[in-house]
Amino acid sequence: MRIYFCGSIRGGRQDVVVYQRILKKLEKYGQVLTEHVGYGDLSEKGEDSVGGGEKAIHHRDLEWLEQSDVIIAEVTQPSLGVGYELGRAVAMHKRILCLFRPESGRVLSAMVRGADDGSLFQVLDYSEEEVEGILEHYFDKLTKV
Ligand code: 6IA
Repeated sequence: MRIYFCGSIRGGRQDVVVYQRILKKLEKYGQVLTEHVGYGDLSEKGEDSVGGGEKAIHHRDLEWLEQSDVIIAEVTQPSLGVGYELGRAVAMHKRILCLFRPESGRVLSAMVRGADDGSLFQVLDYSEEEVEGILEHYFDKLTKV
């Protein structure tokens, strides 16, 4: 299974430890195409260490999105890039799980919460210590689809 993980980069790196925890769990379920989202040394500037600039990043990420079987997005830290990826993924009819931590004190965008259709696009509220259990439950159900 190919998994595309979305998390904030230029939107702010405050949740990088949560991303790393999610990525560690996701690796048990398949190939994670976007491991760099969890890199501790990736700054908010999101500098391009692979070369080719932002066009290359956009092009490569859309290719990975197209190839992915499931998209997992941590949406607590608002990120334009993550919102864009979600919109593109919806247009591709991909299976999407958005994870949001209400304990952050934030309120999730209505455009993300409202996209939940109870099937292909799901939004789940969670607290950090629950994340492994939530992913286990999600992937268990997925492999039975
Ligand atoms: O607007 P943001 O920067 O917060 O958007 C974050 C989202 O866009 C993530 O889910 C990524 O998949 C994608 N994204 C944004 N910047 C990059 C990027 N920069 N590389 C890959 N994906 C990105 C350079 C990183 C470096 C390791 C080459």
